[in-house]
This record gives sequence, structure tokens and C-alpha cells, in this order.
Amino acid sequence: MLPSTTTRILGSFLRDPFKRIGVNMSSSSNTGTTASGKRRKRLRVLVDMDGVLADFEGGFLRKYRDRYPDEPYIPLEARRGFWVSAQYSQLRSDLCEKAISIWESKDFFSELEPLPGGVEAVKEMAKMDNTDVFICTSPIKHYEHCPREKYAWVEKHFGHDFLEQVILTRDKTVVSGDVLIDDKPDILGVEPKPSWEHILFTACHNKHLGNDCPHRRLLSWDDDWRAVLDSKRK
Ligand code: UMP
Ligand code: MG
Repeated sequence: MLPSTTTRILGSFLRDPFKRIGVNMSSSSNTGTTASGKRRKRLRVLVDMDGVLADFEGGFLRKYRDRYPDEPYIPLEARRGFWVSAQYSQLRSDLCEKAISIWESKDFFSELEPLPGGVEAVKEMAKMDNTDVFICTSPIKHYEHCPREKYAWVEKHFGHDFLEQVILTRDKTVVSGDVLIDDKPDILGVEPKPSWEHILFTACHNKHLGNDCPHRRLLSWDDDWRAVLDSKRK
């Protein structure tokens, strides 16, 4: 191929955002180089959003109590089990729908407060050598607001460029990575052997689980997440 043709094709490639993503991806392939010149595998970290970066439980309780001030509620210390809706349903069957109405409402996901230290930790991870970080989060199926607001939340707290790092999926087992930091104790899907190690992020609903839960934990973002990442580089 003539050099001028090559230049023209490459130029059109770089102007096309979709092709540009492809170019970016191949330049950050899954290997890096150590000081001694050896090739080293890049670490891929998947970080959940609700209950790990964004305060889903706190945001839910505040808006539920605002909207239903006369209804019973479950304080965060009394939360048990991942599904808020299931515990409210046990409290009184019609409260299940009331709970769901909260996270299906406009502005619920975009207005969630960040959990302490999470945004800072992810920004630090993203700057580490040989490290790729993705925010891996499950949207609700009532899609009017949630997916858009999850992107808006990431843009607000991490900046526009970080939208490249967002993975929205209902099945995290099909996403490949070295580690998944997530507050849901049982992450199941079509892949019986996901590539990642699940690090359970402690939340009000899972902190009482003892030996039933086989995963290593991060107690909060003050815990030693850097050591967890280092353990996966070896
Ligand atoms: N969610 C429900 N019902 C509940 C609690 C949470 O549908 O009782 C939704 C809200 C979030 C998702 O979109 O589950 C949690 O996503 P991950 O943090 O697992 O990605
Ligand atoms: Mg979560």
C-alpha cells in the first residue's frame, strides 16, 4: 500500500471515535514491561458501584423515609441479605413495591452519595502501572432512569473520560478480570467459573455473614485494597 493511502486510512481511523476506541484498546493490551525488560501481565480490576462506590443503602433509606414517613422501615443496622425489597416484603408484603418505587424514581441513582474513600481509591488504582480499572455495575431492568444516571454519576465523580471504563451488565460472570470488588455475597451467572476473584466489600447487609461466605473481604476503602491488588500481581 502507498504511504499516502496508509496515512489517509489512518487519518480516517483516528477521526472515527469507534475505531479510535479500538486503537486505544490495542495499545493498552494485557501486558506491560518490567524494569528488567520482562513482559508483565496487566492487572484488571472490576469495581462494583452500588454499595461499593455509591451509597445505595443510605440513599434508599433517606428517600424511602421522606416519601413514606408513616410506614415502618428497616434501619441500616438491621439490614440482612442483599435484596432490600425482600426484607421489606418480610416486614409487610406491600412494602416491597414501595421500596422498589424508590430506586425506580428519577434522580435516585444520580443523587447517591459516594461512599467514603471509594472515588479516591479508584482514581489512584487507575493511575497505577500495569493496572486497568473498570466500574462493573448491574442496572435495574426498569431502564427509564438508571442506566443514564449511572453514567452521569461516573462522569460527575470521575470525569467524562472515565466513561470508557463503565461496564453495565446484569451478569458479571461473563466479564473477565483478575478481581471483582463487590458487596453482593453471591455473584452468579451463566459462567460457572468466572476469571475474577470476588473480594467481598463489607456493607450493612453482609457484615454478619461469617464462615458461610468464602471470599476475602475489604472492610471499607480504608482497608488495605493496595495489598489485595498486589496479591493478584504475583
Ligand atoms: N437492587 C434491586 N433490588 C434490591 C436491591 C438492589 O433491584 O432489593 C438493584 C439496584 C442496583 C443493583 O441496580 O440491584 C445492584 O447492583 P450491583 O451493585 O450488584 O451491581
Ligand atoms: Mg453492589
